Amino acid sequence: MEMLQYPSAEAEAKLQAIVTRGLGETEEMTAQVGRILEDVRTRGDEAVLEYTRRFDAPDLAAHDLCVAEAEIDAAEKMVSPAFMKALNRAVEQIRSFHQRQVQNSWIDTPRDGVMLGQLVKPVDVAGVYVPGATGGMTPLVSSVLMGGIPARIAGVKKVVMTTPPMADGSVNPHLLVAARKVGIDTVIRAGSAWGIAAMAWGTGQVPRVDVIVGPGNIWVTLAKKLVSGMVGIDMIAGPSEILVISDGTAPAAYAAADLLSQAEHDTMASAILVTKNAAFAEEVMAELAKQLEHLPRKEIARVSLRDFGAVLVVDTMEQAFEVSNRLAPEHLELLMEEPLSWIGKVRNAGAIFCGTHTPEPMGDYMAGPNHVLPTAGTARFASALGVDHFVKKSSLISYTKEAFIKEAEDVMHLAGIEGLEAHAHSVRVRLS
Ligand code: HSO
Ligand code: ZN
Repeated sequence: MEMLQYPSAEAEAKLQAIVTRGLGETEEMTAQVGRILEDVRTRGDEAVLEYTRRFDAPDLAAHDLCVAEAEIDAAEKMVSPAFMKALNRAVEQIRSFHQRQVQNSWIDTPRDGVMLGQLVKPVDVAGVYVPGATGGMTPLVSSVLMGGIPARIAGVKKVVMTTPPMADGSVNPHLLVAARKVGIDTVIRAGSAWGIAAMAWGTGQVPRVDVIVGPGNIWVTLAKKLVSGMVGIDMIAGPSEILVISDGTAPAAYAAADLLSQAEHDTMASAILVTKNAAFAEEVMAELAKQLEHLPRKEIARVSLRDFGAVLVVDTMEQAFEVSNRLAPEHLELLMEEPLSWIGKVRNAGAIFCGTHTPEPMGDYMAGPNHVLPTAGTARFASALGVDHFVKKSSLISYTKEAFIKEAEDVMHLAGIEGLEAHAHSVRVRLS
């Protein structure tokens, strides 16, 4: 982890490395994902099973692609009361937050004889991808909630979840219990690109979905990118990011812990501290080195901090927010005494965590807002996963004869300028 003055050429080089790090994909990876998608499209379940057996669960039986209700019953007996307590609290709070996002249909009569409106309707089938305990990933129980809850609130009829099984073919019981709790209808044992492909195309056992959401590794993300357009996707989510702006009033141990909380996700995650206080910056550097040693995932966090981490020392708070707005971080922490008085300076951020007692993981698991957030600078234009991702809006238009006549000539004129005679005629024919 480097400590750098901002602005400086070194800081600029570091920011450049972060901004341009992308997903870490190669052309060959994209081509490989393309082949998998095509294979699943043509061979369906057979292909999904083959990949699942080859990469995840060697002995998976053909009829076991869908998790049976009995397996979820068994999972419920395996999880602890402490897990159930935490799960119930998280579900309740995430539900209540997302409930406020619901948009109602509306109808208006803006001018005489004209009725206009917007009908908000859920998609028929949604697919939630959830990373499992495979390939360096961890079973993201919280992502079951972040995908499943807004889908159900939107009114989606059928919600499918895909997740890679463990080597013995089972799915982590916590994932299964969470899935039942939020009302997932079908859990499919298929991960990676073939899990996405199965939902995008539909196979014998996997329903074709209208929208696919949820975080995943690079293979999942590349697959989502390739199927996007044919099916809706939430976003192209890259490795996790955190940017902490601190005035040095909170303990350095807090700042270091928060940076590490995202660095441990991925070797390509990015964790940055920005502060005016050089002595505090030094303290955080020391804390990072110390705390890192105690982490089970220290090898991942170490690489992330080395390649995409930085402690930036600025001269003014204006510069601190300039860096933040340039990066448009997924998570912005205002580790400051009076965070709310600085909110107006934030233009681009997926989620903003305010104050000493709001570490980022509160948002990952419990607070209520969604933890699937725009990364890689896309917070400039994109927003958190939410109820909106599971609905679409149909415009509603109706004219009376009198209102139609009033506007007919103008429509014919515009159609004429576009050279579209049939358009003009469909109006003219009603005037005679
Ligand atoms: N911080 C991750 C989400 C997550 N963290 C899930 C823990 N579990 C991306 O926002
Ligand atoms: Zn996290």
